[in-house]
Amino acid sequence: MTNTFKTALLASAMIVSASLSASAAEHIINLLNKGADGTVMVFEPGFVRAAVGDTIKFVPVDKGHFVQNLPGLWPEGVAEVKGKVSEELVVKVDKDGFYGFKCAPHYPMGMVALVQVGNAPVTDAIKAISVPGPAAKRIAADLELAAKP
Ligand SMILES: [Cu+2]
Repeated sequence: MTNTFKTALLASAMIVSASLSASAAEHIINLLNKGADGTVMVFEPGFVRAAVGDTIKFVPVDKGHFVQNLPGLWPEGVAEVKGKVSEELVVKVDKDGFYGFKCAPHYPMGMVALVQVGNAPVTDAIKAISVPGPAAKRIAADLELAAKP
């Protein structure tokens, strides 16, 4: 084996390992009292498309928010998550599906986020999930985004 060939092999091995580690992305969702469009009490972005193995990091830019999974809009068999008031929450998504999140104190104001993981399709069953009040509008808008290729 020539040295040049060895160097080329090593370089390609390094590229492979770099792309493997880069394949698990971290998605940041900020917890805000006011969004860019003026909406109060929001997750921003409110919709995220992620791959299996990625992590979702909820960042408490503003205090007083409290992230939990949205019961009913959560993949079967995945452990539920619950953050703490004003604290960061990191969730690793290891299964295809729709992961809904709510901020417990502001849920009545519609503070929800939706993460689409993998190739989760927008089924009638997903669309039929009912959430209260303003949250329903946001989830419906998120599902429209999720249905786009
Ligand atoms: Cu909140």
